Amino acid sequence: MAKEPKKPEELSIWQDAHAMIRKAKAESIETAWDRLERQTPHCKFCDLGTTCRNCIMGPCRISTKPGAKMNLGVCGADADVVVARNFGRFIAGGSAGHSDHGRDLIEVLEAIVDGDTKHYTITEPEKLIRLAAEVGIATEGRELNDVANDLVDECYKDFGSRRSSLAFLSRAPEQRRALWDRVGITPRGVDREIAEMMHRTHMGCDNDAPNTLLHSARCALSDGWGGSMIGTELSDVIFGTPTPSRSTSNLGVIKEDKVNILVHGHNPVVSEMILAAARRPELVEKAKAAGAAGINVAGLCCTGNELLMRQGIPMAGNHLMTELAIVTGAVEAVVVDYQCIMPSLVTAAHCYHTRFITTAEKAKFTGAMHFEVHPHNALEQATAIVEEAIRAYTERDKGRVEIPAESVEIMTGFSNEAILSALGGTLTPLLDAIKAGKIRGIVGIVGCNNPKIKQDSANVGLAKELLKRDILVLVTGCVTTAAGKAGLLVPEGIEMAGEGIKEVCGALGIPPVLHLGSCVDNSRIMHLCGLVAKELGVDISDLPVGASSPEWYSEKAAAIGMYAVASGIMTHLGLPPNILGSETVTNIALEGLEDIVGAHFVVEDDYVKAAELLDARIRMKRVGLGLSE
Ligand code: SF4
Ligand code: MSK
Repeated sequence: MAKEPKKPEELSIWQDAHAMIRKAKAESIETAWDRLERQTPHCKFCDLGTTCRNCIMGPCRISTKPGAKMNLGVCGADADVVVARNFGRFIAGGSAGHSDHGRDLIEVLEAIVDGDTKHYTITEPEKLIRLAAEVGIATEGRELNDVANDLVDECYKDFGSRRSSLAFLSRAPEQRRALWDRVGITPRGVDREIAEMMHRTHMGCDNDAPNTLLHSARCALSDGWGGSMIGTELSDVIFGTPTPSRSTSNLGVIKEDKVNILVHGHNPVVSEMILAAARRPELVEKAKAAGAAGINVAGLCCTGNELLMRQGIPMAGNHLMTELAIVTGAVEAVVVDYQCIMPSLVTAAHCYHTRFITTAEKAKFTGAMHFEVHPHNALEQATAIVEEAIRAYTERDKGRVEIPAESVEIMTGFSNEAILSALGGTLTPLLDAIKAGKIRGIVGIVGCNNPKIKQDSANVGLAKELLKRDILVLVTGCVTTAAGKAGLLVPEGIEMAGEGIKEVCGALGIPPVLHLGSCVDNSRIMHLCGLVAKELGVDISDLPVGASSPEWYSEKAAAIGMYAVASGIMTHLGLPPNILGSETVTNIALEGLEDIVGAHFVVEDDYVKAAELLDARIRMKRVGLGLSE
């Protein structure tokens, strides 16, 4: 008998999602949940990570059953080698995504320095000078442009092959850097580590699973302390360092009477310009002439996070809300840069008047409108895009519009600079609260949605479980909207926390869950851990901290998890990566890494049990530091 399709209430915890899943069904529009159903059950070999397509003597499927005939690939690779190679390439894909994003920011800064753009400027000269000094560039008495030019060079060097370690590794405590050296995983250059991973996993190269895994750690470190960190820091220099501000979230941020433009992807370079164009008085007038009350720019996924952090724009939704946002029938344009943009959005947009607009040469979608944005033409292209959205508004079918919720308040903008400033300019109050056990520990909950898990049930559930235990929560990426919709990103959210967090966050007037930004901004968390560890004179692995990605799906999330573990932070995943076909690889990930880098992965789909595991880890680390549990 055919299985009954799941009800909307079983797919997501949100009422706005339920309403739009129903509307999508009524209008015959497919969603990720429909396609997952058709893809299930997945290929067992792929699930276990034991398929290999690395050469055309194959493809090979390695069976792990005892006595199986297909226990080796044609070349003789066993399950350990194949799983480690696949995982290594997975991590390389994620590291490449974040880091290429970082490189795009260097190119924009270079265009500013060379006078090749009048649309972007250095918004934060003080931060630029601080960063330059940090990586050893002379700043005293020099022109800002000259210093910026040198910073561009230093950042490009981090992508190359001439260095023995990345510039921002100085942010990690000495003990951690010594460990990386000892183990042989100090990242030397972002592109180098990614390219070397591709080399190692070619047929007949690195055929020792533990060795391949070590390089995947090095590759991920080049992302977290390199590519992503550069992306974050240069975004702050160009667009401003985030400071706390209020905004709103959920599909209710889409306005029935306005031209709605949703920005989606990861990089703020395009979306900042869309916002700038949408605020131009002549375009607002055009929108009014078309019958709208104005222009509303709202965010999806991490581009949304970037603009939310710096400009306070509202957040329409996270990963699994992207199709559903279009289903409201009130979206004139979805403007995308790259990463995490489901190709299905083109089809969904075509079911309405919605323009699906791509802007990056490296991320084109068949069936989309393409307005290529470069530093020299950014504002002109953004203006043309906004004009296209205004045209679309005149084609909107008002009879198909349904905006299913009232938006909820959120607070955002907690860069490390903002956190320090909230603490009065020093980490001491935070450390005192940790020592006194008012804040027992800190966990970063990051990452995505995955239709295999009821949307945001684990993202929100875990956050609430940790808060009850007086564990402060930091969020980035798609967990942000989840936490926001659950009321955790406002100071009033302390009511859901334990007494200690209530007291500390209440006194500071901050939410119990702090939003630190987009996926690349996990580098802010690495930096913060480095600062705290240095202040206490210990390694990051000694701190009462943890990381979690309860609903992850992407290569990038795996890279983040890997650099967190390699930096000494135990990391929980709600779903396992495709490694279970190798006992060796699985054991290293879940246990062996502890002996090598002082941290390991845990996989647990029950968020209460995950909270218990993170809590136990924090308790152990507190005792290690001589603190009460
Ligand atoms: Fe098969 Fe080996 Fe080629 Fe992979 S590299 S496809 S296991 S022969
Ligand atoms: S957008 S990587 S779904 S967090 Fe950064 Fe969200 Fe995960 Fe993409």
